Amino acid sequence: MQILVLTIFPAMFDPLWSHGIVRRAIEQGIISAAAMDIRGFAPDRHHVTDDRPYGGGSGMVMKPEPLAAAIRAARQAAPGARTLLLSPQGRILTQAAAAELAALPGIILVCGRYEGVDDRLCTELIDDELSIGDYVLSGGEPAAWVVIDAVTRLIPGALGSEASAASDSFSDGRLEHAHFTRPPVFEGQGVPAVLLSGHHRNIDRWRRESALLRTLAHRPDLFQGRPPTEEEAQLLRSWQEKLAALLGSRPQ
Ligand code: 9D3
Repeated sequence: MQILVLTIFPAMFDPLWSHGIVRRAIEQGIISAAAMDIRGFAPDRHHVTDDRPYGGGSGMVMKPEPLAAAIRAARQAAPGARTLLLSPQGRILTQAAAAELAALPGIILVCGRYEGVDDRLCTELIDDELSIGDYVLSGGEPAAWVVIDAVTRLIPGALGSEASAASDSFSDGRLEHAHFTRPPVFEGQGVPAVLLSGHHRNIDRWRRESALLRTLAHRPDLFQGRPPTEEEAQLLRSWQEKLAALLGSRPQ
């Protein structure tokens, strides 16, 4: 997959290209990735990329001409790529959306700054708008980091042999089970005995139970996307009985 980022702060992507999964994917040729400076496409002597909003008001708007020239250059360099604008108005990135992007031959990520991008640019040259959630960022760059990380790890080969994206949290609609490593006692807290037993069927069962409990406690909304399995329903009923017994034994 070819990844091109259009930004007025290309150096913000250097640490992304040079660490972790993204770095390894670049080294292995699984992705190619580069940040292009929008300012380089501004025709005037001072490479201005923003201007005052028509109708007045505070803040600045990204001028359409430099962005249009940058997008056209990126499309030439990445044929078949989808052009995505990172913007608070976009549809929110989910694991399913990341998986769709990971199947494309390329993505061009356009990072907005200031109050936003001239709307005519969006209708003309943007295929899709993407947000990473309902909170305010100062620009599209941190959102582009998130998209690149989530997408890269879904490309076959990027994670290496030891792990598979398919077994990750969210792809099966549950949070992951709790994890433990040495020492066996940390600040007075032990480790669930089953994990030290070497009994792999019991360990797998404990992990599914731990995943269910964590999902119920922290992300009950995930049950909307995937209703309980028969095994989960059994566990939930056994907890229901334990809770009823606890509540039934309360002093009046
Ligand atoms: C102070 C200006 N805002 C009014 C509340 C509007 C606004 C303009 C530009 C808010 C944020 C931004 C910059 N944000 C992004 O470019 C952005 C973003 C985000 O803020 N949240 C989640 N996902 C994304 S993707 C791009």
